[in-house]
Amino acid sequence: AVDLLTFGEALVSLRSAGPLTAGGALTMRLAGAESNVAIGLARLGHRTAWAGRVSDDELGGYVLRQLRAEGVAVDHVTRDRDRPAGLMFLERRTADLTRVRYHRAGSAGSALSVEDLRPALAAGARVLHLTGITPALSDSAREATRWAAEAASRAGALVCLDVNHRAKLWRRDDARAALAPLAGYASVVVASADELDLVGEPGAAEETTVAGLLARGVATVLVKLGADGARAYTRDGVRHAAALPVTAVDTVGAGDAFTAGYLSGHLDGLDLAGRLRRAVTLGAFAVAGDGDWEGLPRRDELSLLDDLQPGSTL
Ligand code: KDG
Repeated sequence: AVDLLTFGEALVSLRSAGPLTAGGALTMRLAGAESNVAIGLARLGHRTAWAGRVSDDELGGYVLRQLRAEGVAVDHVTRDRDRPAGLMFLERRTADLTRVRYHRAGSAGSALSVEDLRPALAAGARVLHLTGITPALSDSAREATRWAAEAASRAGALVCLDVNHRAKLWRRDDARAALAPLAGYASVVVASADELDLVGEPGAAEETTVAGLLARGVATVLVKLGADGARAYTRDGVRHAAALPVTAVDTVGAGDAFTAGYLSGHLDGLDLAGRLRRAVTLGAFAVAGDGDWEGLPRRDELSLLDDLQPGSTL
């Protein structure tokens, strides 16, 4: 059994330095919320596996090579001969605005089904991490996500659900219809403040949605607040964790890093304060470096940002 199993669609991201209409060089990177979390945990030394479908061409080969290089097990990945890789353009339109454009409809990753996940679930995991992106990809991916959540919770794994609403993939009402039932299998639910009601009633206040989740058996609800840190709700009350003061250069992947830090703390047996500390630490590493996951710390780097002054040289 691994410490953490996650699955979803890993994308090839093509990042521009300026407006896409102006052309110029694109930088090829691995992206995908779930694979970002897997890499974050693998960097910290946890045994981690990612499952999903990847194209049977060079782009699929690139995805697998990146994951292997980061120490993420890919034994239960399916190669899809018929469907292309999912692509994501990240257009740096201005210094403060990055626009996302997907080319992923009908991709290999979107064809995920229960059969693709069966072997990975059978091998066992202490934690199963899933996101609200996967159920948006196709009917079969939605059913696979529900099946995996149920199977893992029945097997006694900790199930973590990150709501991760992607407005370009589906409407909020459709997301809510799929994600609210899914939250019933989860021990940990992660959401940003503006997407929390997707696992509750439309427009409901944060406290109302949290109370509903705790009543349904969710143990911890984490509300991400960006530069303001995060709030963690449990049956014992609410606790706030401040973000670390770093220079943000790229916020893509910060939420995934936060979740990876929290789950790493859980796997290490830390208390809630310790888990939150690790969560905001990984979030800080993610925003302070370029790329979804490239800047995430190894275990011996976890304290690197503590007591840092601007422009520090170590
Ligand atoms: O969480 C960062 C993600 O937005 C990115 O890696 C791509 O999974 C992704 C998605 O569907 O947006």
